[in-house]
Amino acid sequence: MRPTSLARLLPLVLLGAAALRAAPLTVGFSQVGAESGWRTANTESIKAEAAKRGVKLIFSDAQQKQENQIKALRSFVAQGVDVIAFSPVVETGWEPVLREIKQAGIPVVLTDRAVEVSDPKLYATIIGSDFVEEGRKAARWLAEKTGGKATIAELVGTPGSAPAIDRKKGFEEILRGHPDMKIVLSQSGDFTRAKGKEVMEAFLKSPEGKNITALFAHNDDMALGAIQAIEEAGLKPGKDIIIVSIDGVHDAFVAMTQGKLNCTVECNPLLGPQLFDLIDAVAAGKSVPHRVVVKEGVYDQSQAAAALPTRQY
Ligand code: GZL
Repeated sequence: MRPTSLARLLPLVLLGAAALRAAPLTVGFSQVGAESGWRTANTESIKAEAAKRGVKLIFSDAQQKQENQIKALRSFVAQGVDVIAFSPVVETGWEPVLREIKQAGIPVVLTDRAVEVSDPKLYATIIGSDFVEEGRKAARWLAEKTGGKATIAELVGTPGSAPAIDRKKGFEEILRGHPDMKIVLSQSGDFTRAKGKEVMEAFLKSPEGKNITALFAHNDDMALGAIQAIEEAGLKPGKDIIIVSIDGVHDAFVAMTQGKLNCTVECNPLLGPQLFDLIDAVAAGKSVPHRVVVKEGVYDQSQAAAALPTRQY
């Protein structure tokens, strides 16, 4: 081909490549549900970041049902999205659909909760918290607060979910070093305020109920429900029963300023910016760490009032 025509073609080729590169990503996102303040903040962070980056986000709320998530993931494949991201409501049962997605050549980014699969290559990366450490932090704080002596009721998160399994694991690991701290009641409140209240009411009516000196709730929403039940039983939450929970949502900070909640272990839901950095990298075929753990603190009543005005969720 004559040199001049090649030179004339080059700008078109570059333009085409630039246009291709600039084409907005289409991302399918399957969210667990809208069960808690944490989840609401997590969804807002993801949607806001997608909008900021001009990503076409196909968002699906599974109402805490795995079958809804699997349906959504399959629909993302059918729509030919560039990347699939999701927070798996429970750890198991994902292998078949993840193999279908791999077959379709679509990369998967997990966020928040983990999956249990035989082949870790079925997803590119996961960004979220270290739930085992969150459980350890809650138990360490409670041991410190009670001098290592507590009769504990436990409100467990969604059965089979990574946060419920791992927070319990971390909490019980620390309790093994404190023989006078015992869990005497344990039941799932499914991470919701309503169920947390209902289960705490039953705890308080049970034979062991009158011995409870502390409550460990796997999230703030269940703790806030339990606080209502404790008050309706004529007891003082935060005094008659010391309460430690996890998430660090706004209403937990308010409850701490009211002396009704004693401690919340932070679990950061504002994953949007880091999540889309990973999605962009994966879409561009770049290598990413297989796990990204977010940094988090512990807040008790002494810090609540000062921290409340600047809390972002
Ligand atoms: C934790 C997240 C949990 C929160 C709950 O990363 O999966 O689910 O702790 C939410 O509030 O329902």
